[in-house]
Amino acid sequence: MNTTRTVPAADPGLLDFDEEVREALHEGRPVVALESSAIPSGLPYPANLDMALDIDAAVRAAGATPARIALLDGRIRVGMDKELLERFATDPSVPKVSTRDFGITLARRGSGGTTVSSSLVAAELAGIPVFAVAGIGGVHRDAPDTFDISADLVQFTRSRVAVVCAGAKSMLHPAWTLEWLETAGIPVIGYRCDDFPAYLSVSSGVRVPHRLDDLREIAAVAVAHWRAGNTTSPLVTHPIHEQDGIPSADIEAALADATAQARAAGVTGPAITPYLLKAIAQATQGRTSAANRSVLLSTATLAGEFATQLALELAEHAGAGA
Ligand code: PSU
Ligand code: MN
Repeated sequence: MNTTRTVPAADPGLLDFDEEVREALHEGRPVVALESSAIPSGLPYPANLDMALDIDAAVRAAGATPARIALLDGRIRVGMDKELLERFATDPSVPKVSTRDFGITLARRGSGGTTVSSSLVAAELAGIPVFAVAGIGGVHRDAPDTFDISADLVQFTRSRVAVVCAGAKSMLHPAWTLEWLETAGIPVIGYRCDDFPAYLSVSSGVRVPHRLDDLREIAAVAVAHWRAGNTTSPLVTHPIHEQDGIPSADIEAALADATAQARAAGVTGPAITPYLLKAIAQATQGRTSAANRSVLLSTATLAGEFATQLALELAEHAGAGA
C-alpha cells in the first residue's frame, strides 16, 4: 500500500459533460458556463424552465455553446439538457450549493443548483474561461452587522474565468461591492458604460474603474491579466437595455418593505438572496419579471459574443509561455 498521503489535485474525472458541450470544447469553439441555483428557487414552473431554455438559445444565437453547471448525484454536470432542466425546474427542494457546500454534496452523492461561486469552480475545472450571470452576489447592505458578503466575491479571487454580468444584484451595496473587488484586485470593466450597472437598473450610481467599448480589447485585457500570473476573474459588466431598466427609486421602495419583512421573518444566510428577489418581484407587480427576462437574455447574448472574442485572443497566445 502506498503510504504517502498526498492531497489530490483538482480532478476533471468528477465532470460529466453534455455531448454538445464536450464537442464544442474539443473543437475549441466558444462556450459559456451558466449557474443553476436560480432555477429551483426563482420563477415558478414552467416559467423557470422556459427562461433557462431561452437563455441557452440566446448564447447559441450569439455563436457560443451554453454549459449550465449543476451537481447531480455526486457528480459535476457541465451542460444540462431539457430533461435535466425540467427536473430542477419542478423541484423547489433542490438545494442552493455554494463553494462551501461543494464537497459535502459530492461526497454524499447529492444534487444541487450551483451558485455563481460554485459554478466558477466547475467552469475552471472543465476548461471554460467565460461565465455569465445577470447579477453577481456582493456585499449585502447589512454587512456591517451581519458580515454577509457573498462567496461569489471570494471565488472571483480564485478562478481564472471571466465573468460577464449586469453588475451586482439590486439589493446589494454597489459601492462596498466595488471597494471589496478593488481590494481583491479584481478588474471590473464597463463595456460601453461608465457606471457599474445594478442588474434590474441601468446604473448603481457608482462609476466603473475602466470603460472599454470593444469586446476584443476586453478579451485582450483578460488574457494579459492571466498571462501576468493573476489567478482571478475579470468582470465584464454591461447594463440592462435602457428601456427595460427599473428606476432605482422603485427598487429602493420595494426593498425597504422586503428588508423589513425578511428581518421580521428571521431570514438570514443563503436564504436571504432568493427571499429579497421574490419580494421585489411581488412588490413591483411583475414589472421586474420583464426586466429580469431582458437582463438575463442580454447578458447571455453578450457572454456568447465575448466568448467568441476571448477564444480568438486565447488562440493567439496559445503556446506562448505555456
Ligand atoms: N437567484 C436566485 N436564487 C439564488 C441565486 C440567484 O433566485 O440563490 C444565487 C446566485 O447564484 C448567486 C447567489 O451566486 O445567489 C448569491 O447568494 P449569496 O448572497 O447568498 O452569496
Ligand atoms: Mn450570504
